[in-house]
Amino acid sequence: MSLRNEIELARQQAREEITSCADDKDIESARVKFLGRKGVIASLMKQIPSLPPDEKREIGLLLNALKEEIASHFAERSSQLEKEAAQARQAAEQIDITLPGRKPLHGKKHIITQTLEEIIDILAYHGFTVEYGPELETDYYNFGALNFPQDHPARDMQDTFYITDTLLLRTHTSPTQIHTMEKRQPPIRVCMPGKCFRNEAINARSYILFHQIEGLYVDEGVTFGDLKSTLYAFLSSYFGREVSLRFRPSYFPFTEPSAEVDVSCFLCSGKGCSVCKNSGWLELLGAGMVHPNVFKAVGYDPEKYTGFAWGMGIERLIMQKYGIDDIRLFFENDLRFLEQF
Ligand code: 2U9
Repeated sequence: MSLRNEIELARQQAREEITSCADDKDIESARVKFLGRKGVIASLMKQIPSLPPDEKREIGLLLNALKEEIASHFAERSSQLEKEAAQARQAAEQIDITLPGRKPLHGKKHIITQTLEEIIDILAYHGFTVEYGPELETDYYNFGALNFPQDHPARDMQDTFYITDTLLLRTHTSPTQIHTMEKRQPPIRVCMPGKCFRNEAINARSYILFHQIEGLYVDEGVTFGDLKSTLYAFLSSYFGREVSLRFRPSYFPFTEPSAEVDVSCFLCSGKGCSVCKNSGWLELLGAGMVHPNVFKAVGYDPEKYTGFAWGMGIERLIMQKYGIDDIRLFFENDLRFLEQF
């Protein structure tokens, strides 16, 4: 091929390759290929000395012109690429102010916390303060001071999580009532919300962790009638309507007399429906007059003071209210469940 043809070929090749450069890296390697010290132009220049004298000048001029032409192609392609990149950046940054806003995600309180707070608010209105106690207790506070006999089945390892021989996870919030009475003298009106633990087989109805709230009122001359009116006011407030109560005799070591208390169904007002399983009643809480032995354990004079106490399980209450049939849902943290409340 003649040198002129080679020059023409180099021109076409350079134009095509520079046009197809996509970024600075492509530009740099094309520059080395065509304009570098060992590049296409340089190797064509090397052939000049061996040309006949009359062609030397002409080919020299042609090659210099080609070199400039290629250099200006590079400059053009570089600025074009820069412009494209700037446009892409601008497009990516553009904000469409006509788009609807995105709703920020809000966390919210667990239904158990919501319910406890609602109950605490009602009790505060009736003059009850709130006490929190430790979840790790001694067997004295969880059982002994509450008049549980030494051989009571609840003390068994089968039912209670023992950490050591004498330390355990509290099985009810009652130990906090003992701490409160040790610290303070009557009159006292307190409620205790919190986590409790029982060593139970896990299924839809029972779990090893649950929440309780208990109330305690101690003063001179407190009667079972006061217990009834307090529970009546509290439960009517909670269910947002006048309720009827049914007291069934029961037994707890820490109260005497003791009762299990049923509330007329909030859904059917006692007529019978699926929530109350057609009985018209919901089994809601346990209650009673504080046992004299409990007063003796905390140094209160049982001849001078009387008091009432009650306790209720929170999960059970929520399950009845919303028709939830599996207690495990409270602890699995599945958002599809939690977000409904
Ligand atoms: C002291 C004196 C008395 C608290 C009481 C109950 C009855 C009761 C259960 C309800 C469902 C526990 O969550 S549950 O399984 N509680 O039936 N609790 S009287 O009585 C006390 C507590 C402390 C010093």
